[in-house]
Amino acid sequence: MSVLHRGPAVQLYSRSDDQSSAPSLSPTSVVVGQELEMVMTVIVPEGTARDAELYVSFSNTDVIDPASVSLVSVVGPSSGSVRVVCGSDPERDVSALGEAGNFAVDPSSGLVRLGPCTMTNNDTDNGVLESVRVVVRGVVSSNASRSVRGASTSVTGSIASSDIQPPVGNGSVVLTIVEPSMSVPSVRSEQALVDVDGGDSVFFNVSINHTSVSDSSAFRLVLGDAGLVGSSGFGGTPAYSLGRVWVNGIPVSSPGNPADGLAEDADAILYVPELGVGDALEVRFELLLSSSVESGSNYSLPDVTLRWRSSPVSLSEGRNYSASVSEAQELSVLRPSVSLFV
Ligand SMILES: [Ca+2]
Repeated sequence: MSVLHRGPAVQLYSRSDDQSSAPSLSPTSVVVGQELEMVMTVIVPEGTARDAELYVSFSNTDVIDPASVSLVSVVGPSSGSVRVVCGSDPERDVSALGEAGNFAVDPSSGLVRLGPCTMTNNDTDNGVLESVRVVVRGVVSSNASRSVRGASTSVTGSIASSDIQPPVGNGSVVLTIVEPSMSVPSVRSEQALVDVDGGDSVFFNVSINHTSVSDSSAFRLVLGDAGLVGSSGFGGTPAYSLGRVWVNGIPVSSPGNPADGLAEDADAILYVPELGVGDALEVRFELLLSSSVESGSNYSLPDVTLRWRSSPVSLSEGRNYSASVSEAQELSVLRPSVSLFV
């Protein structure tokens, strides 16, 4: 009888959809929208294992979206010494486990099962270990009721055969979700907002901070002002436009729209690709009152919203967050005055 005396080791690589960050090995903290490659390495002893089955399983569906799980590849040792016989098929290289009919993915649990197939390792050199590498891909779910900060799952690789019951040799990794959380921005004006003329500048300050519970970078952070694309001025044009912007006292080039030109960010005062935990921004910006404002009228400004994302990906499964400013400022435009001298 052959006994599989070594169990699988599970490794995980993560990568972003946009390929911007290098793969990292064995992450324990993951963010919503992140794509993971889970690599199971099984040492295959010399000899035969009947009805061998390989599994990659998840202890719950709180982190990895089961519907996103797929099998990427099955690769055996370069010597080709590990062979399988699946059902009535002829003997094949172990990579046949990755072909349709020889594996299944359960869309409700994400469980990946390969086999059962009779697996034989024809190598006879005890000094060299033969292994099979199984790669599975999955995305951290954006399900708002389950995939939240602190949710975790165990990803386990295991092997079973009719020679070994129950399954032995599990290897597992725990994944835990971290999430960015930003405080509600408050706006401070630098001057009294009364009797302002068209063409005048007014200056505001906004503090951008992570909250105390935030445990992940905020990605694609946008400080927006809806008034910049609004229609509160004369003829349906914006009542004001963006002037200069400073971040932590340093002038920055007028940010305008983010580089990727997403339509929802057309109101941007500032765009920050990533703001790490503990990093804070003091933003000062200048608004130029349009000459189309009506004399004697009042405006609420600025109309600030802070938006950010759980991951750097732009079009995939990430989570969007936003916080609107707690209070807008009232600005009154100078009334016309007439003086008569007699
Ligand atoms: Ca060997």
